[in-house]
Order: sequence, then structure tokens, then C-alpha cells
Amino acid sequence: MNKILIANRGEIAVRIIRTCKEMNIKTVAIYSEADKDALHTRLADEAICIGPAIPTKSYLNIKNIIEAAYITSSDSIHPGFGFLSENSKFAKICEESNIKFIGPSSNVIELLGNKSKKKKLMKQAGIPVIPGSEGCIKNIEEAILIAKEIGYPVILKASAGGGGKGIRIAKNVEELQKNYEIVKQEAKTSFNDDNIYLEKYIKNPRHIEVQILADEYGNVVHLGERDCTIQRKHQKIVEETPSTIIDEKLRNKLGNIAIKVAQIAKYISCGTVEFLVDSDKNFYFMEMNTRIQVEHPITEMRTGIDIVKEQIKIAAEEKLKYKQKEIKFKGYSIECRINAENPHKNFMPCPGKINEIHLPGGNGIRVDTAIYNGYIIPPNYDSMIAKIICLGTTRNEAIAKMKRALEELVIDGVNTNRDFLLEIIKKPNFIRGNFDTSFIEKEILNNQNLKKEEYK
Ligand code: MV4
Repeated sequence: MNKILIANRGEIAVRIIRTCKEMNIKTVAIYSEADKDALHTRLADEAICIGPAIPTKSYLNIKNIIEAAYITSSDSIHPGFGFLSENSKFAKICEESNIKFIGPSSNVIELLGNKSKKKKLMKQAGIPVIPGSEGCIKNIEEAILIAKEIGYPVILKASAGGGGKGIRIAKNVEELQKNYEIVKQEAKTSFNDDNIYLEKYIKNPRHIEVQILADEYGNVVHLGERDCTIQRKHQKIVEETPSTIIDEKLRNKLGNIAIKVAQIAKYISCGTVEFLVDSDKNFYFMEMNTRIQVEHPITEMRTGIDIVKEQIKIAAEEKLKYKQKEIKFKGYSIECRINAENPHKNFMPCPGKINEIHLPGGNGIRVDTAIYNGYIIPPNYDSMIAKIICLGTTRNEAIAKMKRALEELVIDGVNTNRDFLLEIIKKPNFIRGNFDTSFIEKEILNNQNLKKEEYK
């Protein structure tokens, strides 16, 4: 691998460029007209404008990106996360253009992108999945039959869905009949695919995911779990590893199942296997993410492994140099996502100019960001502008470090969710590790609404 074109922007593009430099690999940034002065544009060895600010015309513009790779003689493309990172069509075009797509093959991306197909495959191979329909449901009669079998509440999901779109819970037959039609309609309008499936509804779950690395030669290792339960509207905000609900025994069990999932899918690259875990610690396979993820740094902090470096080496057909028992886990790591948004105005994005900035540092603190003093955050992209990641020897130490780092952070000129994050990590139930996916709504937003009322 000689020259990598990074088909992304923001902090993840910078993150990838940094590792490339350390590996002596040349880098090409692509940028939109809004990103002429962006950090990734400046840090890469070369930069090429690929279109207007609007993502469909630039960072999602496959034709322009492939042309940029040709013009710059790039031999490979790193897609980062979001944008084209899980687009099997893009991966396929790279394959056909003799450009190495740094990720799994297009076939594997396609397989793992189909909710009902991959669930069926994993179930048949003995991976624990949430009880429910075998693939898609044909009609309401079938849905009622299956719901009766597995018991209410049940959840209806669009096969092509994701991020909480096209899902509805039903507590009884009447709700099932009503929501069946709603989800089918939603699925058709949102995804142009009205296939839906049905599952037992897991109440108050934890979201636990396992990072894996798989090479071309059949070697697969896991790098432990991440607990991503703290979310708002299906957006993760705080992630940590290890999870407070996972002990050594369960870690090995989940890790081995994640490895098996990768093997069944014939997966090659870094990847993440997601589980829902119920209050009795039953766990169920949900999906496999075929990209580098936002929260990967907490795993890097705890294992000392550069996951992007491993991902690039795997794409270059190198053999994994770690055996499972050589992977050592050390300490507790937490990540907080800093968004340019206003929590008091329904988390409305707040683009604009950064007048003054101070990023925290010190022992055990890592900040991944692409913002700098005077930078203008464009309105066209995701509002996540920085990630603070810390590593402590105990969980309490990691929380104390995060609190200190968030308090030290200065971003002047735009609103951020900094105080909202501080509120989360100071909550007794967060400190106790006592939370589920409803934590933000139950513990933070209710109080905030009360506070808002008090102000009046
Ligand atoms: C579920 C569930 C409970 N039971 N499936 C939300 C989006 C999509 N990724 C899957 N989701 C869920 N599926 C069953 N059978 C609860 C959720 C869910 C959720 C999952 C992970 C993290 C946060 C969540 C917030 C609300 C609902």
C-alpha cells in the first residue's frame, strides 16, 4: 500500500491521515467546497476538491471520488465511517477499478447490511439471536401467529431500516395490527423496501459491542467489548470499556461469539459485532458493522492497538501479528462525543466560527478532533466536532479524568453539549453503572424540562 485516498472529512479523516503518516503511506484528502480550509485538507500530502458542500455532490459522489483516486494514482481508498463506508456498491466499484477498498469485500458488506438475511444466517449457525420471525413476515396473520408464540411485547422492524427508523413496539394484537400497517408504510416511503420482520421486544437493554480483527488467512481476534448504552435518539454520546455488566467469563463468551460471527460471514478487516443484553444478561446478536467506528479509540486506549493501522495492514494482505492470548486489556476507558449543538433548543446543530479553543490534555487524555482556532464549522455535515477519550486505572479514575477534561475544555463561538455531558457523568446511576438505553430520557431530559419550567 503506497498511497491512500481518504474518502471522508473531519476528525476521522485526520485520525486516518495520522496513522498513514506513521506507516509511511502517502495520503490524499478529498474535500468539498465547504472544506477548503479543513484540517484534513491541510494535513494530507495532497488534496483534491471533489464538489460542492452538499454531501451527495461531494463525499457521496462515487464518480468524482474514483476519478480523484485515478488522478492522484492512489492505490487504495479508506472510507472512514458514515458517507460511503458501508455502501456495497461503492466497495464493488473500487474492486472493479483495481482500487483497494479498505474494509471487507462488497459481498460481505451487502450480506451484513440486510437485516433479515444476516439474522437468518447467524441463527442457522447457532449464534443467539432475538426470538422472532424467520426472515421477513408475509402478512399480518403470520405476524399475529408468531407474536402469540413468542409472547408480547413484540417489535416490528423494517428490514432495510436502521438508527431507530421504521421500528414500532406492540403490546397486544390490536397494537400489532395497527403498527404492522404503519411500519410497512414507513419502510416503503423511507427505504423503498417494505419488507418487515418481527422480534420479541427486549425491555431496557444494554447495547454492547465487540471489536474484532480478521485477516485474509483465517485469523480472527477480539479486542473486548464497548458499552454504548448511553444514547439519545439512537445517537451514542458516552461509550466505555470494559462494560460494568461484563465479567471475564462473559467477555470470553461474547468475544468468541463475535469471532464466530466474523467467520460465518467470511469477514476480513476490522469490524464490530453488536449485541443487545437484557437485564438477566442474556445476550443476542443484532448486527455487524463493517466500518471503523466512532468509538474505536476507547478500545485502542485499553489494548494499546492502533485499529486503523491493523485495518490497513489487513487490507495490504498482511497476517495478524496478535494471537488472542497476546491481547492484554489494561484500565478503564471512556469517550464523550462533543457536538456543536444546543441542548436547550432540542439539540439543534450550531455551526459557526470558533473564536477561542482550548483542548484538554494531560495523563490519560486523548482528543480526536479536526477543529482549530478560527475554524468555521460548516452547516452541511454532522455536528460531532470532537471526541474526548480518557484512560484510568479504575472506572472511577476514568470518570474523574473525564470530568476534569470536560471542565478544562474551552470552545467559544458555538454552543456545545459539554455541560450536558458533565451532567451525565455526574449522575449517581451513571457512576454506579446502573443504566440502560432509556437513561438519557429518564434521568437527564425529564429533569431538564423541569428546569426549563422553573426558569419561566
Ligand atoms: C430492539 C430493542 C428491543 N428489543 N429490538 C434500536 C435501533 C436498532 N439498532 C435496534 N434498536 C432496538 N432494537 C428488540 N427486539 C431496543 C432497541 C433500542 C435500542 C437499542 C440499542 C441502543 C439504544 C436503543 C434505544 C432504543 C431502542
